[in-house]
Amino acid sequence: MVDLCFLTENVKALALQAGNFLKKERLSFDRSRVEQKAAHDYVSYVDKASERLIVDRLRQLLPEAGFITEEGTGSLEEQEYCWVVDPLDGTSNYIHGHTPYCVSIALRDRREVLLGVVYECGRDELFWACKGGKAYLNGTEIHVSDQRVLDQSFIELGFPYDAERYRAFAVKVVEELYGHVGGLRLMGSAAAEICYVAAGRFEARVEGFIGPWDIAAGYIILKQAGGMMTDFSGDENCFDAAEVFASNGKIHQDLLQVLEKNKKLLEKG
Ligand code: LIP
Repeated sequence: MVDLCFLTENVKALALQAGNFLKKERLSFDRSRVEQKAAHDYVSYVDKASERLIVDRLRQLLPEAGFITEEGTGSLEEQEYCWVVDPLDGTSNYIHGHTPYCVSIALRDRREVLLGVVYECGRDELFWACKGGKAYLNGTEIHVSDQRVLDQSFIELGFPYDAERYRAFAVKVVEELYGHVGGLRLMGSAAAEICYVAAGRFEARVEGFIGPWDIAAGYIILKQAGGMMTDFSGDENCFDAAEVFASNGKIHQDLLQVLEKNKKLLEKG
């Protein structure tokens, strides 16, 4: 059994180190060196350098663990433990000198996420949680909001790169929510935005077709802050799903009705 407190403290320090690297590189960022993985899905030399920095340190911390990383560094063998890493979540924001953008690092075993750390660089906010513990923002305990009324709720939406498969669902969800909730926001960093629900700033976040590296750390931070995460059918065993419906739990069923009703619009690739 691993020492989660020891690992969490070291991962916090690593997330800050990687985040400071991102901020320093941003000052002299060369947009000509940005590659396109798929239509409108970008990766920069900074994403890759951040991932190498993180993976090298995590290998020292827990040599027996495997890796699931956005840019493919490390290896996913069938080990008991696995790091789930997004070295720069919010890449498009970063490329355009916008925020939020963050480092997201989680550790899971074969059954569950054990710890999660998200460092959002724009506001210098470090979120963390580990199994059995509380959720924190810069050392202060955080909790989801008490809002129970969907019409008063502040909702984050994510629009994934796979526009062709997601567009019809996204447009329908906006059509049904716009004017019937407290506000809608599109910010471009799943990891950071799931933490904003954990901190009580928003009541929910909805996005499909994103990777486990976008979700894993935010998942445990949200759970330990009293929130919940399901797929668009309400299945809590959503961790490996490519559908993320994160909420404060109190408005979950009301908003789930909108998602479930329109899920048929998600074309299966
Ligand atoms: C991003 C997610 C965001 C999503 C973007 C992209 P990346 O991750 O955090 O929620 O809408 O399409 O997937 O690519 O910046 O690591």
